[in-house]
Amino acid sequence: MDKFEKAFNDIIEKDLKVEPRDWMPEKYRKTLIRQVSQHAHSEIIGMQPEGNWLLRAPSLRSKQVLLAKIQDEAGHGLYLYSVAETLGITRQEMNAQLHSGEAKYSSIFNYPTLTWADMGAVGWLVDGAAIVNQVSLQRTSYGPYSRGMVRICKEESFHQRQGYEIMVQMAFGTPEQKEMAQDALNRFWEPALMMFGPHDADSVHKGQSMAWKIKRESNDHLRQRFIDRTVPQAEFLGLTIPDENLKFNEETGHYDHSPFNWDEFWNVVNGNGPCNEQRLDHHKKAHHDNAWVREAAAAYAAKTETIVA
Ligand code: BYC
Repeated sequence: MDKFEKAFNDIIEKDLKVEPRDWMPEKYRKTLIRQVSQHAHSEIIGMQPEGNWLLRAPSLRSKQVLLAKIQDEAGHGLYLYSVAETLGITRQEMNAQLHSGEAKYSSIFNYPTLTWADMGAVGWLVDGAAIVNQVSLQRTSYGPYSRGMVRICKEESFHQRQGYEIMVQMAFGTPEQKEMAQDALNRFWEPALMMFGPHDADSVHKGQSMAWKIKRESNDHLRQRFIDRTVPQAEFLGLTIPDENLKFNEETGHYDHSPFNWDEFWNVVNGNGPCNEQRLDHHKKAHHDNAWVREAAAAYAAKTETIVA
């Protein structure tokens, strides 16, 4: 082991942060680029299912709040792309990887948002699951990612409350509204649990990512925390979690649940979910249609540089 590797191992062992200027193993850098770029893409693609409801939000207030939330997601994407850039990849390369299918984004965003109650379910369950994952990632070993997570989590907790407020309004509203809330929960429950990734036994990156403290807790561990936290919130709403085997286990102190449909998960991850094609096509089209903005910004920067020089 040379002195660089030793210095890196010391940082990990002592729970300090790895910074962009530090030497790091190539595989550590690549693993982070993979995870952080996928995280960034998720934030950006995740704006689409919600954007679908901006023009149909039922009041001016709900429209303003939803718009603010979606803008926050864009901001999260930008922080995360910047984090990935510190590891030596460009935005252009990341977008190319997204468009070619080499880079993934979270499976959850390949489901359609069919009713206004889905805006409640997305904020409550999707942002709720994201917070559980991201609070853990605040302690990740890469400094810029860890600091980005601190800020993102603050905003996500507002998003979770925004979603839960919609669920409260719907669940305590008319019988039709309550039915819509239940239907949204039925459709989003299992996909939200899949956000945590495959079972630990099938998580190929788990061993190395945990050893390097990129991930601090396993997929199953975080998923269980989310279930335990969310079931009482559903009970308060008077809604039923769509799992007949969901039951509190006095011995373990956790909720037991049915096995998940992993075929469905891999099907969506591999590009065959209900909206995969639509989401990517939309992103590609926006990227293409807005090329002139990038060109104008580059031309302006070149001109200003010439003037300064
Ligand atoms: N979807 O070995 P594993 C938001 C892939 S957005 C798709 O366990 P890892 C919001 C995984 O990439 C916040 N793919 O991997 C925005 C790997 O394939 P590759 C989203 C998945 O990385 C707008 C393979 O399966 N949060 O909050 O150790 C509106 C094996 O998995 C998924 C993040 O992005 C999935 N669900 O652990 C509202 C969190 N799960 O890459 C809300 C950051 C797994 O080898 N990411 N795969 O081809 C992570 O924490 C980790 O990457 C994961 C997976 C826990 C997701």
